[in-house]
Amino acid sequence: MKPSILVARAIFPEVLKKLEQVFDVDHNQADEVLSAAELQSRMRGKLGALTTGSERIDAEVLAACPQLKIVANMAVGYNNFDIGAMTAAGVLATNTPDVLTETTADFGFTLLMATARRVTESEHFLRAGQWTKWSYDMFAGAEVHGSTLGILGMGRIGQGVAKRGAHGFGMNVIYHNRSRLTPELEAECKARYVSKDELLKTADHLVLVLPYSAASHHAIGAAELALMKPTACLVNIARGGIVDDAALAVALREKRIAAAGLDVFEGEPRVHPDLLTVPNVVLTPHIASATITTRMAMATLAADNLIRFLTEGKALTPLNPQVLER
Ligand code: 8YV
Repeated sequence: MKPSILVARAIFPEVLKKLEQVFDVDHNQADEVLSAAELQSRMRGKLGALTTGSERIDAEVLAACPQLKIVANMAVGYNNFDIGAMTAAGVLATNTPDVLTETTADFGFTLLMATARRVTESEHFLRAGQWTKWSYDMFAGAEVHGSTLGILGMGRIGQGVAKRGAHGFGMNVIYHNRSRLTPELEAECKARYVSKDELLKTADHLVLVLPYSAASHHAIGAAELALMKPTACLVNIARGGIVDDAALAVALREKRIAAAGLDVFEGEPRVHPDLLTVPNVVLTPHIASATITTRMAMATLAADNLIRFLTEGKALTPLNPQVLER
């Protein structure tokens, strides 16, 4: 008998087929978002699960699913996992690092440029039939090349954004991170380490690329926004909850910063209603890793983690490798 697994959300049919060669798969190709209760009941009795950021794996879910051995997240971020509870329950957690780094950094730049150059706002104006003449300051935005790019969170994706800014756009790159990069990596990224305050005060474009945790909750709130330049643009490709969205909407409306580009939101897919009514914000529905090639690589890596672990006891990208040693 094949081991049974749950694939919690719809995935590429090719990846599902690959899993079905090895496992008895309970899938969700209808792509219903499962409630916590539905997730528990569908995962009960299964040895493994493939999840996305939408499924929360915590002590309660784990207690209801004692057979569970592995949960493979199709995401690099894993704030939907209680890693401590998973480790205590002997459940391996895996994520999908590296395969999405460059694509997500590309999108960081997409959003930075769309925000600086007011792409969404000007397109709405055009579509509404309001474009009747040229004028010297129509949708004049912020300079990108040669400006100061600030990066909060200098992991792999942050470094990708830094390289694009430094090498592609001649930007002066500064960053803040829990730990400083090695001199070699700083040279590769042409990035200078600064305090968080200096980052906030100096950046013309501030890109957030840090993981979400209790420590980074509202890392950008009213006080931090007040330190930023009134001409600055803020870009969040990290996680909702890192920015206080209500405070950001106020700062945007009152032009305390120039503009923002947001791919992630507190409590998404809900979006703070005030963000929907301010003009100087570019909003996208959590699509930074969304290219077919990258999503396929993420799904394949998550599937390969399940296959390797449940057939050979090994994993490609474990988050709590101590479970493998038991
Ligand atoms: C995913 C992401 O699309 O990898 C991450 O951490 O945020 C995105 O690439 C999303 O989390 C769905 O799992």
